Amino acid sequence: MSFLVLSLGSNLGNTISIDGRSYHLDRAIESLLKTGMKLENKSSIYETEPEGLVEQPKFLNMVLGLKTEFTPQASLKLIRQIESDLGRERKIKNGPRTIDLDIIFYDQLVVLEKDLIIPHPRMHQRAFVLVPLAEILPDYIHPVYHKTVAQLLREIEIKGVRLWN
Ligand code: PH2
Ligand code: MG
Ligand code: MG
Repeated sequence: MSFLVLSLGSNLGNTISIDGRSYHLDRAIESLLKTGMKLENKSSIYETEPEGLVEQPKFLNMVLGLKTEFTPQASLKLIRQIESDLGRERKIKNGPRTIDLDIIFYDQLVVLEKDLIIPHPRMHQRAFVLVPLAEILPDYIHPVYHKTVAQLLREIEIKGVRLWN
């Protein structure tokens, strides 16, 4: 079994009466577990200010650690399927989305393929990834920078991230 770390984000869901964003996070976790992946670590949910394209709703973000038999490419295919099942539309780059599932780490593997880069190339700059990640895996080593998650978090400015649940 390999260890897969995923970042989850949602900032859409206004057609649902409860907070649609947390609904999407829950449905995504359910779908991941249905594939046979095993949940090892689950962070709290954080409400975060949008980074990049700022004129969009706030996000809910969280991070999961999962055990899986799927290869990195098979995992990517699977998370894309889950995103589209949950109504993800890719119209605007970095724009609002019902659900975004990003591969952050896969064991200590470094992958540089056209459609898949692991570790995620911007994770070390993003408080909305590092804050939840440091909650569950502070000592996990980044296989390119050879720093722990806790060290990476100390090197960025933490802003626009607060505990939601
Ligand atoms: N995802 C992005 C761009 N900006 N900002 C926050 N707060 N959370 C996200 O998940 C996020 C983002 C691209 O995937
Ligand atoms: Mg993303
Ligand atoms: Mg993505």
